[in-house]
Amino acid sequence: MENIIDKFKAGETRALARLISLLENQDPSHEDILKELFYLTGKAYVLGFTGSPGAGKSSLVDQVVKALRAAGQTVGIIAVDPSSPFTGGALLGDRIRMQEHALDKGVFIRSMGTRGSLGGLAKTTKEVVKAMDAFGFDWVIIETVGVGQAELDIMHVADSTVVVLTPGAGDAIQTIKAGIMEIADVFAVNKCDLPGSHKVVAEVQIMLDQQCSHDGWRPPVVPVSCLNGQGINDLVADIQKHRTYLLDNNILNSRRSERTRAETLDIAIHKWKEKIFTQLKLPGRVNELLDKVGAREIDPYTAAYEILEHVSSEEQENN
Ligand SMILES: Nc1nc2c(ncn2[C@@H]2O[C@H](COP(=O)(O)OP(=O)(O)O)[C@@H](O)[C@H]2O)c(=O)[nH]1
Ligand SMILES: [Mg+2]
Repeated sequence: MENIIDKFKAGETRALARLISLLENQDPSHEDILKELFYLTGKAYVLGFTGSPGAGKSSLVDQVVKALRAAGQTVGIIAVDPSSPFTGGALLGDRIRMQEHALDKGVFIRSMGTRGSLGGLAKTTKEVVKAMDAFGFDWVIIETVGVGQAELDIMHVADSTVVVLTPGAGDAIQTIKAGIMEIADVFAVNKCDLPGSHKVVAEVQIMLDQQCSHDGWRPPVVPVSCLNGQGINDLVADIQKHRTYLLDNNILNSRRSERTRAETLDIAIHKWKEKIFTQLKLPGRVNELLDKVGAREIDPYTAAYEILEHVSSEEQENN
């Protein structure tokens, strides 16, 4: 373990890859790794891209990464697509598209989505973001298919979120349904080389007129094309503007510390549950109390408080 952390700190990409696998597999070392990483995190800017399958998220990420690399920035990319196992077409396409970056030391790409539940995926994605952040990338980019709550959860880890739309019929309407509207900091209307993109831009602007702005920021709507490069620089500029906005208004730091607080509470609650379930598997006080409630000898509240007390005193004895 120490060996791999040392190599990680020395900037070895292979150690980063190993470490991510350990996190993904919920290896027993997982907690110690995250403890070590914590003090190295908090420097990367996390950028999310979400939208329907085929909207051009991967193509757009590719373009944005090119622009960031040209500005000397390093980038870690996480592609989350639970519907695409490694052999799947979409991911294979992504890999080919990203091959150019694969030879670049300033870019690291990780695909996820083959294991675990969606809820688990959101948790793992957050941990992989931490690993990339700690490794020292200036930017961490997450690409997810924006269809459900789990993907929205994943996006809560992003500092800025780009929602990718296309001239395709009814795209914008679908987006409101999925609740993506609230998480968009920038709208990219991709494939503006195709007819119909003006209409989508106008539609989104009307929706934004009707909606109260979140935190005083009105998301810009940028027509882009990965085919001819139109609007890519504008998109990158708008992302930078949002970042500056968050910094200038102290929103970035307060959001991040709020997130860390929430995570800590989650861990504490999870640990409590774990302790109770461990006791439940053993014959003893917890099972006795449950039996008594079952027999209606004591009430559930009294039993529950006694269970909490028992579990915490059990803990003290072990220490
Ligand atoms: N005409 C046109 N096609 C595009 C553009 N961007 C992406 N595509 C195509 O749209 C398809 C889906 O792109 P992809 O990036 O894989 O979408 P994702 O599923 O959202 O990641 C591919 O065939 C791309 O070549 C664009 O700006 N214009
Ligand atoms: Mg993709």
